[in-house]
Amino acid sequence: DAREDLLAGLTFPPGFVFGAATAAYQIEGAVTEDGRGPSIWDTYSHTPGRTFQGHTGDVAVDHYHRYPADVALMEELGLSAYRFSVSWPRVLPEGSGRVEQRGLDFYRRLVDELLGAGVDPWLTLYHWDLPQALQDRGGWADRDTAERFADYAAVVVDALGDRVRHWSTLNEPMCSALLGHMSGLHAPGLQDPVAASAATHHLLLGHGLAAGRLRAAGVDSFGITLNFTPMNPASDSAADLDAARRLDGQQNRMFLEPAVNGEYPADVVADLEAAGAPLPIRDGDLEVIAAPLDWLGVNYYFESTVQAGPRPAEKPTSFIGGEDVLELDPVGVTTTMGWGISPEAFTDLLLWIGSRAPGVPLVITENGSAWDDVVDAEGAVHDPERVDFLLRHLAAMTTAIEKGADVRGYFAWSLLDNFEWARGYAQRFGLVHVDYETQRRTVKDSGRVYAEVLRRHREAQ
Ligand code: GBH
Repeated sequence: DAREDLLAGLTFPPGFVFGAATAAYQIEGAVTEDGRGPSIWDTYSHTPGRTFQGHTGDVAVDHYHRYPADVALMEELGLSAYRFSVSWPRVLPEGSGRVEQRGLDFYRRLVDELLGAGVDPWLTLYHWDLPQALQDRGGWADRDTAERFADYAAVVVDALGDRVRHWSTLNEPMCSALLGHMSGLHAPGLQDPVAASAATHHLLLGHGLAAGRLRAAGVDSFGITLNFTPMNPASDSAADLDAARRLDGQQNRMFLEPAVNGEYPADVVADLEAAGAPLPIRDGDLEVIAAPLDWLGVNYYFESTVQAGPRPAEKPTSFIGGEDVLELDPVGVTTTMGWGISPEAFTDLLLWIGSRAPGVPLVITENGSAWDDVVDAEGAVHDPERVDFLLRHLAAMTTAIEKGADVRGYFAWSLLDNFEWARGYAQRFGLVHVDYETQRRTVKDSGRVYAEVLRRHREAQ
């Protein structure tokens, strides 16, 4: 059948890394345990009207207590790696200063469990959960937060540098900066172009400053994770082409170019100045931001088609000066997030990134899809759409590799169903189903298929 044909056609380079990814606030729960301080996502999710039906990460999937069983699941699936994030407010409840050893101890136990199971830890320092205490002092819009982030990186690498080899600074700074400060769809929920522009620069500066601290501690597998949305113009009219250029600039090039080449794209810099939201760059910042990367993390979900034209007021733009740009609804099958499905665009994207970042190995740090799970009478979870999405995107990635893209690994988003930010628990991305009443985990068909891909890859080595 088609599934077997797709499976049989997949081959990967020797040593290719296969894993799954999660993020602290989306899975841990235990938000007041062991001295953890509040983060901006605690504040945001507890603010009425911000998340789907008021959902919060208070309990999430209780990974804080269930991590041994979750690691056992990874072993069962045959993952060679696991990408997770550390919660900054667990380690530094006030954001800076006093270190909470009980928070660090949790990650020591988690990492030891992973190593014992033969699963290689890939640690991300920041997946959106800024300590609220730092937000109260201005958050990412304030330059000081970049310095505090570097100090936090130094604390974590001091505690875990002996047992974690792969380190990443930020997950998707575009989301922190623009969804957090421009459209307000993520914490801290601001709609302020000046703050969004400042946050963009300070996140990247924090990345560069943290790089220095990690290198000084001997880290030799270092990267950053960026999210990419290919932006296609709806027509070849000058207005649509310009709309696509602007969104591609702020979404994709704005983070890639400084991280790999030490330059902001000149057209975006001009757009931000025209919008009255210039970047607060100081001398030397770009050299700091361009710290050499051992790999670039790529998160890919969908492509977008954009058109010039006024946006409806109820759809706030994430893009500075983007009030006159429309993102069109995707055509064809969409996931429960309302996202289109385009594996072909994934192939093209990887080749495009390769051309912009020559010599930098790529790691797919997230790719996945949300669907409504159907649990059958025997308790099995059949998710044919996710199986199809997974296999087609793996195939698209191998096509890019055949055409010359230097891709070294793939992490499925996500290991487990979890707290999908503003969309709460209504959106399921896991390879493993979670019953939110009982916290029972059930490997979905997609998890079994992924395990089979990994088994064949191991055998072929
Ligand atoms: C990732 O975000 C997150 O890292 C992860 O935590 C999350 O659970 C997962 O994906 C699933 O959502 O250009 O205005 O159209 C991906 C978030 C969503 C970021 C779409 C870019 C496009 C914004 N991406 N978004 S826009």
